[in-house]
Amino acid sequence: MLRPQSTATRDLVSLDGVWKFALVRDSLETEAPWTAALPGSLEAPVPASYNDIFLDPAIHNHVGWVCYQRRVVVPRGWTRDERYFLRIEAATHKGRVYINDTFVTEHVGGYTPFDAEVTQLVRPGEAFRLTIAVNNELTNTTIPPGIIRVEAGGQKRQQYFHDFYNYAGLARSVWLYSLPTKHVADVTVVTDVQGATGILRYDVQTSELGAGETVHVTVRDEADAVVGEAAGARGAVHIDKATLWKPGAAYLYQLCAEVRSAAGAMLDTYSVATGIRTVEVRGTQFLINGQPFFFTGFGKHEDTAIRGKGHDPAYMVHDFQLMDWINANSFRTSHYPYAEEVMDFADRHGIVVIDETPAVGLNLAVNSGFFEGVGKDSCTWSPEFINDDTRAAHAASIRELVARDKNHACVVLWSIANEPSTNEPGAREYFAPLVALARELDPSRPVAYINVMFANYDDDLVADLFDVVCLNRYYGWYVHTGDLATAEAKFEAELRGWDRKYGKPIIMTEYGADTLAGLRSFYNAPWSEDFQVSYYNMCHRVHDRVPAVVGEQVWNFADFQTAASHVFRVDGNKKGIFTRDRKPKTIAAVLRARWSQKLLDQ
Ligand code: GCB
Repeated sequence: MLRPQSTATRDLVSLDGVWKFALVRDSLETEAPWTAALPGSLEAPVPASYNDIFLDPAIHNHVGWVCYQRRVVVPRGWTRDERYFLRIEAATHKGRVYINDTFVTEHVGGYTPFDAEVTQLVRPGEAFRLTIAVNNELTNTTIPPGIIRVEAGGQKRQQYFHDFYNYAGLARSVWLYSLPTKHVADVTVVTDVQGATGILRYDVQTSELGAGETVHVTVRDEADAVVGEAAGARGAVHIDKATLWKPGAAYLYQLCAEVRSAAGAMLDTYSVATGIRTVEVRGTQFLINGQPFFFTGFGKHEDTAIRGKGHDPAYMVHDFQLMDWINANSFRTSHYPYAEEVMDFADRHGIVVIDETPAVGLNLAVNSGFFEGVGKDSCTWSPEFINDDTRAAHAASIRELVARDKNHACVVLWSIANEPSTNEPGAREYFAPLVALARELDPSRPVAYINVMFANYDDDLVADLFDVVCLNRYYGWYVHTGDLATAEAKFEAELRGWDRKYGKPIIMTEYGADTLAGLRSFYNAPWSEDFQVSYYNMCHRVHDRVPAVVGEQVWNFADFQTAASHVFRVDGNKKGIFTRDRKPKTIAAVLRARWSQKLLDQ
């Protein structure tokens, strides 16, 4: 799944902007809104989630299909011996594409991109009507899962088992692009280091090539000087005295794959930014380039006011500025793959990423307490809830994530699920094939899942299948609330238990306390900024006493929106170190000082 690129052989047209927009109130098939101009006068921005754009609760709370529509003109200069595609970077959670009256393709999975080939349906210089239908429904066989209830009035209501708002729509860019008939279809680069030599092992997939047509690979450094070349679709390029990609000190080579005609003419060219680095788990250490690495930073969300999960380059750059200011070296893409611009930015700026699938909420145990008693008496891993079809969707989400992000130097660890119910019978049977799949798709990176507090080292059924122990823990917040002395003892005992039993690196992927910006307390009252500081100081004392802890990613980077119907959330989750509009709480300066020391220690 190569991201579309503008190159000497490929054109790229952005379709971002303001599109016509309409709810589908009944059935997409019977209403067939793509066959004409959408009814009504609503318009919606792309990229953005649509939910908070409009004031009408019927749109905000809509469950089902919506349609986006616009007119697109195919550039006049495009020739008939090219192929044309639409790239939809995200349609959350299901998208259907129509060109004029014709259905082209459907894609399930709200956070990974897909293509619609339109070559036979459009002509250079002519306009077409593009309609993208987007569905936000979550069921027991989608990733993430949910349940749809039909209320007395016939209205659908969506329930889901994750703690962030179910924003939907076209939250990322849409492109029209051209591809030469003979083209580079995929590139995989895996890097290695031997002494001072960097090795780029590459595999270029192409469309079917004719006699004498070949693949050629050129590697350029950041000064654009050619530092290596190779012929053939598969091989290795050795770079003497390579500059490594390091956390905090990014360096990217461009690996350019070309398809050449028998006469040597360039038929297609595509470049992949490549950071040379190694990743390894050894004992309780997480090594990057052979050096022990300590993760500092955040679990994040794609979440801002009004645009919801819509990608916004201003927020992106600002968020990375805040991470730089606070001395964070990493983040997790909790709880779904983020926009590709974010991954590119992390590559360019040396920020380390734990890359997560959208498999969040596979847990009826958590949900029986929090989410209106759903599933109190049922089992997570069962034909009625998370079943074989869910696992097939989960497998597809792993495939699509690895296909999209495999070449990013910033990605050092795959997280294939957040807080699944791994102490319930059936968990191991569910996860073993998914771990095997992740390893087969990418043997070069370690694989993790993010463990929930209910599944501890005594009764978790899957931890041995994975390379790293990633823990979300809320001692002092959800348990032993406000009692930091008891919390400290219990937290330390648990970490030591994991260390004893598994002897693997432990990354704290979540810990935090809801904090209302501006609320102060002499008595360390939960929800106050003072309590948040004491809470984190407590956790950090524990981390510092357990050498197997090799990372701390606090929950969360910023306050974020959640489902409206929970009594324990007031306008969202308030565990941010920054407010939703990115103002620091008191804790920010404390983390900044701690992580500055951690950077010096590495
Ligand atoms: C968790 C979840 C995260 C929630 C967080 C919380 O364990 O992984 O999605 O937002 O707890 O604040 O409750």
